[in-house]
Amino acid sequence: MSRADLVVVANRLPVDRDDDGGWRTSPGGLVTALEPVVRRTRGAWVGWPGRADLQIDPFTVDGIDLVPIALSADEVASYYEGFSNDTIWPLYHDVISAPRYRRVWWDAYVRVNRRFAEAAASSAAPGATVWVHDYQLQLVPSLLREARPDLTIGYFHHIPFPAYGLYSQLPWRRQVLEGLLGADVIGFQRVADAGNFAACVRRLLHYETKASGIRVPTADGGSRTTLARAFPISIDAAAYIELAQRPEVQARAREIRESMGSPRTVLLGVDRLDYTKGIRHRLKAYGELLSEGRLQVEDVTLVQVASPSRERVDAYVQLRDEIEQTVSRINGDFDTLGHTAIRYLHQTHPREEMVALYLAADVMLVTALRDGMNLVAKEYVASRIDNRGVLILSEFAGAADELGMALRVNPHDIDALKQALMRAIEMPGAEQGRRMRALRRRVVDNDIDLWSRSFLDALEAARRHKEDA
Ligand code: GDG
Repeated sequence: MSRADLVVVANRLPVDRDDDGGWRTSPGGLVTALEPVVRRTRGAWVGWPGRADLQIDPFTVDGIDLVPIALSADEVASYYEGFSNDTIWPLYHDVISAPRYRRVWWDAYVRVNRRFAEAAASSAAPGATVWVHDYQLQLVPSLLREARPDLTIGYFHHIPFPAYGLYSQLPWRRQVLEGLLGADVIGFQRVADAGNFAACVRRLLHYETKASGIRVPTADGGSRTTLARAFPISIDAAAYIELAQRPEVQARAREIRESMGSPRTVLLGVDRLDYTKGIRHRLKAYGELLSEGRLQVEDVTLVQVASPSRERVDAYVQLRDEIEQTVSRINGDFDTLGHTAIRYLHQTHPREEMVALYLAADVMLVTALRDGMNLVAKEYVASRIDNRGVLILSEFAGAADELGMALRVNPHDIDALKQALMRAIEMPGAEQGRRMRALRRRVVDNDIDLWSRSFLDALEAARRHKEDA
């Protein structure tokens, strides 16, 4: 395999194993965004193939060179489920669930980050650009810079970056900041995340920050600048529009409504089953509206898709139990033989089905307690080619910075959430149209392609700046 001018490094490879042992590209947003650039530049992608103890040589799928990183079962438990998903994830989401700080997990995190960095270093051509993704790989930028000072390194952080008061809990808080600062460009979802990061750097490392630049001292006594700013991620809006235009998807949307007894209002929630998504708060508000008689099951149904996630992490096992108990209590209290309060689907569905659900839903509920961006909000908006439907959007989701015409809520305020629900259910068509048109313009004009281009442009500017220096 030849060395590449563009190397993407992410926890997962962009492929899934199919039943006959072959590989096909997985359909996620990041893959859609990066695949064309990686293919065009004959680039490489470094990542874990998704199964423990799988030792495979680099291979090529659809013109992309894939460099698999092997993880033992123990490393999956310590680096991935442990440090990434039981330490960093809860800490960076404002400690909604208590982070666990275990030294053996940290050791595994360092070891695995080193493995990713070594693979990236040997895949990159002289002077190449490397784009590292997300919280599982925060040490890779500096490890890579040590090994290959000729590279231009970018890092994008898909989840929030917490305020100093929380971040400072992390026993390895300095190492993680130093790890990230190995990058030339660090991208965050929100301006506030970039601000939190810069504040942590000032307070813990005492480096100087100016606008979006951070002055990082170098071994020779000089310094270099790392750019840390917001690059809000988006979706492949055209792909959602295309799906929403398909007659069979529209027919499916009608069928979904009919199968529920054609209620006047369909409410929808689509989330990975995660404690950051505010599913319990949403159920609480909805349950209260039913018990106060302000809503009736004959008129309204809530469809909650909760796709299975991190099922071996304790906090997720507990959350699933709580949610399922609440759903069955609400359904037990309010269902009739012909109507049900909540259709709960602990399943994943093909993307066509998701778009049919978006089209079938009068009200989309995004009530995250903390969320980097929340792509579901943008997908709902892009799919509503009929300019109908209402988006209820938590102010704690990154998407709230851009989607100002949504009904903004603080999901902790259950009364406000109930009010927003009633307002959405009763919103006249003209107001829905006005809001939805503005929302759609925003998402269509700022799609995933623009996102990846602006990040890569910033990296290119950093590369030229280094050459000139
Ligand atoms: C992280 C950050 C940030 C869900 N269920 C099904 C399904 N999905 C798809 C959605 C959406 C994606 O999964 C979820 O993306 P989100 O952005 O909503 O949330 P996270 O998974 O937490 O993603 C987040 C994101 O990274 C990107 O930077 O926005 O803040 O936490 O695309 O549609 N897709 C299909 N079937 C399902 O059942 N096909």
